[in-house]
Amino acid sequence: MRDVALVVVDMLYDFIDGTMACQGAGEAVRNSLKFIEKITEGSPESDEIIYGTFPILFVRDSHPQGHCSFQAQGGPWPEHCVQGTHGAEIHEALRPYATEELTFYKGYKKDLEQYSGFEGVNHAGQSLHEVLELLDIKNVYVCGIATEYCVRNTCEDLKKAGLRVLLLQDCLAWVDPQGHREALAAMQAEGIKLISQ
Ligand code: VGL
Ligand code: ZN
Repeated sequence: MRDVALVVVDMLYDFIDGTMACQGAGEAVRNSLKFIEKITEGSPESDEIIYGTFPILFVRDSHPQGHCSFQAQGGPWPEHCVQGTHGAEIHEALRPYATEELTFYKGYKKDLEQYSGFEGVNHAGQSLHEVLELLDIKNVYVCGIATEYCVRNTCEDLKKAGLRVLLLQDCLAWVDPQGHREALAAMQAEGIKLISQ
C-alpha cells in the first residue's frame, strides 16, 4: 500500500462552525478521524498500512483580507479563512496528523479564487500535485469540505492527472444538500469512486 495517500480538503473552523459552517461538518470530522486512525495502525510485520507510510496531505483555504471571493468585494461568500485567524485553522482533532511539508495553501492571491487544492503549495513552494508525484502516489483517498466546491474541484484535478480517486462519502460536508448530491453523481460519472469506510 505504498502508493496510497489521503488528501484532507479544507477541514477548517470557518467551514465547520464558523462563517461558512457547512452541513454535516461535525460528522465529517469524526468520520475522517476514524478513517485516519484506521489507516495509521498496523505493524511492520503485517500487510496493514503502517503509520508514516500513508501520507496525509492537508489542503487549506487561506485568504488575505479583502479577497475577491468575499461579499464585500462582490464575491459570493462571507468572509472566511482569513490568514492568521482561528477560522483558517485545521480542526484540532485532525491537526496532529498535519505536517508543514504536507500542508498546501490555496486562495492566497487576492484576485484569484482557487477551489481546487491541486495547485495549492506548501511552505517550500511545492504544489500538492508535485509532492504526490515525488511520493509516487497512484491512489488517493479524499475527504473534506465542501463537496460541491473544493472537494469536487480537487477530485477532478486529481483524476485528470491520472490518479485513482476514492472519495470518502461519509467524510464530507456541503453548502447545499442538493448541490452535494449532484456533485457526488457528477463525480461518480467521471470515474471518481465513492466509498464508505
Ligand atoms: C470553499 C467556497 C469558498 C471550499 C472555499 O472549501 O469548498 N468554498 N472557499
Ligand atoms: Zn475560500
